[in-house]
Amino acid sequence: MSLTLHFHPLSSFCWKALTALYENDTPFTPNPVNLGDEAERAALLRLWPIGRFPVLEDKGRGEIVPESSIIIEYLDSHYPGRTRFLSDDPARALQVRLRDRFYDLYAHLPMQKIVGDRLRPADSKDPHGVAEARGQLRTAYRMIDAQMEKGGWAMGDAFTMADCAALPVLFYGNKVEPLGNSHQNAAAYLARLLARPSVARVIKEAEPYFHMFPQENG
Ligand SMILES: N[C@@H](CCC(=O)N[C@@H](CS)C(=O)NCC(=O)O)C(=O)O
Repeated sequence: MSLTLHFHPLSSFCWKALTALYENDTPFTPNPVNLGDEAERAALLRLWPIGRFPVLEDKGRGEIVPESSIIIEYLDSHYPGRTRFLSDDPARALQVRLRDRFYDLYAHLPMQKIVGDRLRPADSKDPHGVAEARGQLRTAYRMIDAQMEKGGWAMGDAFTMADCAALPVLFYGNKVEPLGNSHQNAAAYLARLLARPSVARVIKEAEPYFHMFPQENG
């Protein structure tokens, strides 16, 4: 098999790549990486010295592809399936990328900041940074809620890379900064995402690891 995904089933950014792979039933070898294991971390660092996953390895084409959005674009170009994650129309493809950047930079990273703070030692917490992240996440929720007023997917009728990016934000975001009653369109969108078979599979495979998700006062 040509493709190997280096990932962890609980990792929010890995969910983006997994959703895209499952969406088109793209064959790949999963390589779950335990970053707590020195040898496994070293192997990931050899592929991508930044040391973050997901990383896609394409032995057939001799490519190492890091970064969730780049992986999805790579799959769309070299292993296209029934779901197209970008678009052949450059203007629409640009809008997909904008939505993807919006989800990653203005919602996913704040969510990651809130979760990451739970892992810090008690004397190294960053309450100011976390408060700022909560504010950014709430701004993103308001925007998502407005975008989703008409239902459907992030780009309207077709499922795209932007929806792969939305899943981890809304799922984990809802755990650390609940959507509540004031973001019902966003909550309905999350429910639609969870009902999609590719997404349901990602969540099902993450379930055995959910106990590792850091709790508020952890
Ligand atoms: N921009 C990267 C972000 C990847 C990322 O932050 N991955 C996290 C897991 S969700 C990670 O590898 N964390 C491990 C660490 O920081 O040591 C992407 O889109 O793939």
